[in-house]
Amino acid sequence: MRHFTSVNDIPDLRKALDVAFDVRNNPFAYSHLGKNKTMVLIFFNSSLRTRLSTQKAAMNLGMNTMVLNVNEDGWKMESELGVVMDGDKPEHLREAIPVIGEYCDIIGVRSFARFESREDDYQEKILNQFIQYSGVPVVSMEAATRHPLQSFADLMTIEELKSRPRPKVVLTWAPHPRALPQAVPNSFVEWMRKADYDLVVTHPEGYELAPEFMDGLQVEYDQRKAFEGAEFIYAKNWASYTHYGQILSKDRSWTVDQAKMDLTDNAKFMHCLPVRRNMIVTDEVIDSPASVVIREAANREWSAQAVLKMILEGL
Ligand code: AN0
Ligand code: CP
Repeated sequence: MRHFTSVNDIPDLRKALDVAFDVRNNPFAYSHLGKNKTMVLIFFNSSLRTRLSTQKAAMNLGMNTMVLNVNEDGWKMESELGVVMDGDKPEHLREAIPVIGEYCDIIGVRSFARFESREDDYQEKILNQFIQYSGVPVVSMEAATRHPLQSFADLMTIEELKSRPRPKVVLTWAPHPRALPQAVPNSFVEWMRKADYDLVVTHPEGYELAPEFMDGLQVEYDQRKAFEGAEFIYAKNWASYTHYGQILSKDRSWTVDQAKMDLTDNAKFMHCLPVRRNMIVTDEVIDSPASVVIREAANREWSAQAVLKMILEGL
């Protein structure tokens, strides 16, 4: 594996899961792989889990890490080609990316959807420039359309907690005061489908995800019906894809509460975090034994380490 931007970069999902559980059991067994190698982590957006878990994973493998928060520490970057740079951005990505590539062996990039243009976001303009111009392997730490390190950790969490071979997994939209990207739900759908779980997606009308993710999958618009018999409830807010980047609803009747969890088959509650309590999920549910959000976050270290290990082995 050279780059990691979606589940499609993983040649064998079963084997990748085995690698992730193996590094969890033996975190320091492969510290020779990254010796004298450096990973640069570039953040265009905030992060807690991704920043710490990816850095930790790289350190477990013996790598050095350097972190750049572009909007705070770096020069402001222009990303459009062909513009006259007479504004507030002194540096162009076209130079910055190959320069960063000179200083490291792997680059991690976090670059959220900007909601300025659906086409630009869905073409992954920023991430693809890193792949094209850096000369080194690139790992998505949440790009415009996907968050594969998160989905990989979510898959690990479901694999270790499921009681049936093909569990019923429900992705439910939930309300939020700000417009959030579709990267987490897109990616979750992509990984759950690849794992061949019984996936049900539920959301209010107008929140349909991009056809490239939902093709052939029916939406259940009745959230209560969707929850019936579920073994995992995965909550997430996202802004509209069709009315791109807009908030169409803040309907708190979509908040995950205990009454809805009671409709499930003793389901676990999942969320990628950060989560807004009593918007996305009630205190009662997230503080209950059914909540596995901390375990998901813990698995972020191992999904990142599995990905970095597979990349280092191919260098
Ligand atoms: C981001 C999102 O929804 O994509 C990151 C989640 C991992 N969430 C927020 O900005 C709150
Ligand atoms: N889940 C996740 O990616 O969290 P951060 O945004 O804090 O990295």
